[in-house]
Amino acid sequence: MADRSDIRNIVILTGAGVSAESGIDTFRAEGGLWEQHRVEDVATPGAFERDPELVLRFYDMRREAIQTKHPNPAHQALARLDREWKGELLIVTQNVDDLHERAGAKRVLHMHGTHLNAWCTACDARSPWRGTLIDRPACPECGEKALRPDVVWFGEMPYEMDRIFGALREADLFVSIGTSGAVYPAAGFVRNARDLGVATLELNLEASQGSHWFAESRHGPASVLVPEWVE
Ligand code: BV8
Repeated sequence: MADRSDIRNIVILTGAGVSAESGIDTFRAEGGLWEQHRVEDVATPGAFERDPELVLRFYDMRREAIQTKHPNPAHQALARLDREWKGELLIVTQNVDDLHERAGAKRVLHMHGTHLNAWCTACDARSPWRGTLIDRPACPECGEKALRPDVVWFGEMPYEMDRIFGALREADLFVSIGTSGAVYPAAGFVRNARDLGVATLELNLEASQGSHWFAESRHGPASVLVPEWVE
């Protein structure tokens, strides 16, 4: 990063765009459709209630796709920054893939959960997601066949919001990478940052819905912009 001197604490928000070049579809690509369903209509408690098979099939498919993908230079550059950065650094990701971790990043917070865990709707336990949920595996804790993906659906509260706002309050720089700024509360973090006097930077393929809130917005692929910014 150009002038590191006045930056001690960094909060980085990532979205589907940081994993796009690893081959993981973003939500807005092809209008965010899956089997002709809008993602917003599948990733909801109501959809799970109405048609659990549809939702479990969707997530089994997403998990299978993620397992065949690998981190790209953007994930690797962020992992390097995480290893080398002496100040506070938090990568808040909206993504349910684990490519940040597989690139070596440690200080990662999955505000929308991850594809690695299942959540038992009978006993509330989280457990490693094994096999396909469509086959209704039994919860390892209570034995009930009541597992859902441990991801945050629309209308559900994202994870660790207090920790995120705490990090923003201490931050000197907020960087948003590969997100459309379409979904809240993540899309509002740039405004929280500005109100707190935190410097803001957006790295995205194109202008996002929140670009105008950023002090600086650079456009291009994350695999180019992120290593450039980290250097
Ligand atoms: C909540 C997990 C409250 C599941 C996801 C009206 C106004 C404001 C808010 C709302 C509203 N109506 C409803 C709401 C709330 C709602 C919301 O914001 N809805 C939107 C649609 C308006 N939000 C919620 O429901 C959230 N919860 O508000 O809770 C509450 C309060 C009390 C008690 C209980 C609850 C929860 C939202 C979480 C939903 N889960 N994911 C899963 O993954 O399956 S959302 C999902 O979409 C992602 O996680 C991400 O957060 C979101 C947006 O996706 P992006 O990551 O930005 O991806 P996208 O495709 O959109 O964009 C990709 C970007 O990358 C693009 O800009 C593209 O240009 C760029 N790009 C592409 N390629 C590259 C690239 N950039 C760089 N390099 C490249 N190569």
